Amino acid sequence: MQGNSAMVERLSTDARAKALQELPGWSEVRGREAISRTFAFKDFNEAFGFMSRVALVAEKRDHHPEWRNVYKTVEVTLSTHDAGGVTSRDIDLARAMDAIAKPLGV
Ligand code: H2B
Repeated sequence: MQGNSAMVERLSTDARAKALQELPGWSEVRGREAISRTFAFKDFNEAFGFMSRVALVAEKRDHHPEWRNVYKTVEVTLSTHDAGGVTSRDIDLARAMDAIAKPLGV
């Protein structure tokens, strides 16, 4: 665990499930305390535009996604490494990603 002044606590299984109910498209990663969503955009330009915008948010918050881009899809996994699980920081970043994707029709 790393020293982080903004340390937040891991969500319980129940709290995680509850938070996911308000995040359509996001689901639990099997075998790991993390959540994921695959975004499918119109083309590479929109996928990479999305990633660029999210990157700025992530850097500003000092909270970064694990992700993989293949052409127009972006597979995202969120977990708070410092806490060893999912925290409110992941839930907040998931919401921010959804808000950035939405005007792109996703
Ligand atoms: N991102 C994520 N997803 N989890 C973390 O625990 C984390 C991070 N920690 N970004 C931050 C950076 C930490 O390493 C720095 C030192 O604040």
